[in-house]
Amino acid sequence: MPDDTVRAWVGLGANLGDARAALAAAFEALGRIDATRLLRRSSLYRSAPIDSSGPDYLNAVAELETGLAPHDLLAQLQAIELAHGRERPYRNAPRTLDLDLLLYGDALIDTPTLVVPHPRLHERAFVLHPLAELAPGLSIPGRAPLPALLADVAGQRIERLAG
Ligand code: PH2
Ligand code: MG
Ligand code: MG
Repeated sequence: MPDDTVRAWVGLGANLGDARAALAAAFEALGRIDATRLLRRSSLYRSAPIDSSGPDYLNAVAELETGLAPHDLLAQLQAIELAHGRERPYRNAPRTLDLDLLLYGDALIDTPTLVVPHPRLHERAFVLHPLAELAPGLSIPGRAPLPALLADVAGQRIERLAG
């Protein structure tokens, strides 16, 4: 791995089909992305759909080290989603696999195809809890510290799964 790598965080979510298998396969696929290493994976979490429908979601986050530029990493994430049968019938539709680029180092990116930090990450328990599990001191550019963000989402149902 060259020296000019960046620490990136990816959110994983699924609520259709075998969500547990989809997330396991997604972690494997993340580890196979070019110029990228899967450093750590969080526990799995079961969460109530937020602004979405269908069964409970399984969620997790992955910590990556990558030499890819942000849009190239995004393209890789989208290719993995497609390979897992992801369809996009409408916004926030239930999904077989969702991979969101949450953070790319401390970069602030605002383009038509990619916004980083992910614009809703700070208000979603299903992202904040797995992030806090792996990196309690993580700072999210432009946002309050994780403990304060977690306090604000205390009303969202989420459960950390064993194993
Ligand atoms: N993803 C969404 C919308 N709502 N709710 C939960 N619990 N988990 C998700 O991953 C999720 C969601 C859009 O990507
Ligand atoms: Mg998402
Ligand atoms: Mg997405």
